[in-house]
Amino acid sequence: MSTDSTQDRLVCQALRQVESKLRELIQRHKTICAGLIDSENIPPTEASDIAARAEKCGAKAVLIGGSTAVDQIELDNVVKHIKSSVTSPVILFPGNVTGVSPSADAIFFSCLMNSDNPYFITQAQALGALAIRKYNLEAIPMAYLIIGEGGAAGFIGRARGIPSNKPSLAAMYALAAQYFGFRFLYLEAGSGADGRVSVEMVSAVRKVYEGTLIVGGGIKTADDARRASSAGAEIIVIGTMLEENDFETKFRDICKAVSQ
Ligand code: 1GP
Repeated sequence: MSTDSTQDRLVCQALRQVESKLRELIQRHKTICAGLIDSENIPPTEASDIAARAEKCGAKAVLIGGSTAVDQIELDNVVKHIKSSVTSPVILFPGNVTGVSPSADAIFFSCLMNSDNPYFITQAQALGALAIRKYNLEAIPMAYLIIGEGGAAGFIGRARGIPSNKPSLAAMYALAAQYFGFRFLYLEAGSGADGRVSVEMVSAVRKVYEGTLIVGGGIKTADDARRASSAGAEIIVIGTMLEENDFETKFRDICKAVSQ
């Protein structure tokens, strides 16, 4: 890493540049869409092409991660390729210590609050923290809650998923996240989930949580996204859809539906 880029990153961390950028975009558009790329499923060249097309459709950020992503060399390659093809912030969304790459703009420093395994609540974070500091990555503190089964994220993270029909339980965790000082909270139904986080749950969480609210998992239509946005979601994450060859029309509709 050159001295210049090290300096840039130090400034980035101090000013919380990516976090500020996300807040500014949310203030302007009310809700924004982020595209999620699974570094394990998508090779670097294809990933950069998908990210560029998603950005053209209206995505305002690119998240890179995956619950089972373990190849850090591959991850760094994907991040570098995507960085060269988009101007939006490129943010790591790690499922483990292997989700850290020096080339990203920031990392969602996540605590899987409803895991039964302390490894996913604080231990992986303690191990990963050293690399984050070494790379001067901007760390954005985020509470991560698995709703329902939560797909691979729920299984790997040993989550005790919050029952989808119990919004009050999600609100309870959200309030705890608020008191812990997490500036972001992600309600996760799981990648490719059949269902989604319910409108009732998003609303219940919104009532008690004052930080930036992210919702993802199983969102497939503009209506799904519009409902989540109306209930208070500020960032909608779309992953699986971007792996379809001709995702643009559907994805553009979703971005338009939530953005003001
Ligand atoms: C998964 O919430 C994200 O972590 C995105 O979910 O792949 O279902 O869009 P999808």
